[in-house]
Amino acid sequence: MVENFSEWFHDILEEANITDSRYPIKGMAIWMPYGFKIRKYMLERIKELLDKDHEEVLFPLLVPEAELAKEGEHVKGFEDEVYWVTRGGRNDLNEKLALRPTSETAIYPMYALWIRSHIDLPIKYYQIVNTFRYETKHTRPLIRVREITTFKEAHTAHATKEESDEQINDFINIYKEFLDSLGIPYMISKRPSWDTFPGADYTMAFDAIMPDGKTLQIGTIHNLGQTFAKTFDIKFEDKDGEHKYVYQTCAGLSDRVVASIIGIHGDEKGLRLPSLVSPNQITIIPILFKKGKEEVMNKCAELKETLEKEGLRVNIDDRDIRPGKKFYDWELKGTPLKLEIGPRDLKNNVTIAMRRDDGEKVEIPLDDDLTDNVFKLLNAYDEDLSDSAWSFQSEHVKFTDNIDEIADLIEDGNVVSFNWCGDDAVGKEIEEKTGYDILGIYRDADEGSKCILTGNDAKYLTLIAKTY
Ligand code: A5A
Ligand code: MG
Repeated sequence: MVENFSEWFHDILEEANITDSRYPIKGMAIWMPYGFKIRKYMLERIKELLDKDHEEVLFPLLVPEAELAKEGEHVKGFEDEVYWVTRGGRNDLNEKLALRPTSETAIYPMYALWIRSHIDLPIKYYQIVNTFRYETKHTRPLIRVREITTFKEAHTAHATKEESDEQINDFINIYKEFLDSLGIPYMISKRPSWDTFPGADYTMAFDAIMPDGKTLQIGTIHNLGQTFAKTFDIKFEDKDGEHKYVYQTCAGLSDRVVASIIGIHGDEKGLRLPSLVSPNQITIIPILFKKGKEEVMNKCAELKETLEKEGLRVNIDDRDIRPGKKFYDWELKGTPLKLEIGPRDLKNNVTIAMRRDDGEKVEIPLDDDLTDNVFKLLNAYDEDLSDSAWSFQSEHVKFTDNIDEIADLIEDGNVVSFNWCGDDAVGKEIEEKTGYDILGIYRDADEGSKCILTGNDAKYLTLIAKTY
């Protein structure tokens, strides 16, 4: 799987009924029923986390050209990727309309209308929408698409810089909690200046290592400073009666969340879904013989009802096919726990539970402790899934002091950490010399450490990788 990750990924999307990429527009795909459910539970979770302290809104898809073009640096970053609507029916439009590649230029003109006084602040809105980017790099389902179908973008405005920095921390904590609940490991770094979001002061990014060693940027959090406030004239009257520009932040996640769930947890048998997003958390498989069919089916139905009462998502696979084929299918689809019941189990009043991750079988009595035992197994499964993903990550971040070692380490499937003096020109030279991308600053360098290229005092421990 590691060797053929790309192929494995494409195949599993089709076999597990996640997406269909045969839609006749490159970079745009259909969410199929099974994938749509994963998507739905994933979205419910991020909404639950954001809703604690943010409000959901919905802006129009189209952005007038004049607004999109206003913020010079921002438009420079996106102009090669914008789709345009130029006609309405038979008429040419007076003004071209952009399909939002992201929504700063849709939202901020409205912020300028809504924000009048310090009592209007902070504003913390988010929306979950589709965005469009005419990507020129090789497109890949869920990973690099031209229509992002689950763009979760949050946009905040604050009275002070301190508050905007705090907001960055809040977003970091929300994204951590979100990814933790999916068992997805991450490396958080501050992007170098040349990879900062167009128009932002600085960008914090979450990256995960895919099984082939390439990193995937799962989410980004940007401190926009006052750049957009000045461009869109977003001002408020402060307590002292002075008119000031707001400080802004924004943060975004995309379909890549689902890509990382699939890619990071999957194995050669198929998906291994975290129970939070698995369409079925438990699949009951009846083992039927000619005799005693009805009793077994009744017990399965009873079991389903008991577990559903506890809020679990349960299905019974009663298809008229060999049990072996059913096991194979639900392994492919990544159901966390399978419960098997046959005539013999019925007699012994037990069910045989099988975890998707390790395939281990345990007998659980069908008694009062049943739901407790099931929850214990599910929790252990989720924890182990997460632990093994985090171990994979820590085993695949390798430090070096020797610039000539970077390529070998990366080609062996690792992300490399190294010391950097922090000078932009030096950073770019390191990228050029090695042919890889600096992800960003991971943390301050240890006392006395030296820059890998210049030998000068190092400021930062930095990550470099092959990226998606
Ligand atoms: N407004 C801010 C939040 C923004 O647009 N940031 S961003 O450009 O970095 O995009 C947010 C996230 O969307 C990225 O971190 C990346 O994970 C994801 N993303 C960007 N382009 C994508 C694409 N073409 N396909 C899938 N995901 C993409
Ligand atoms: Mg891009």
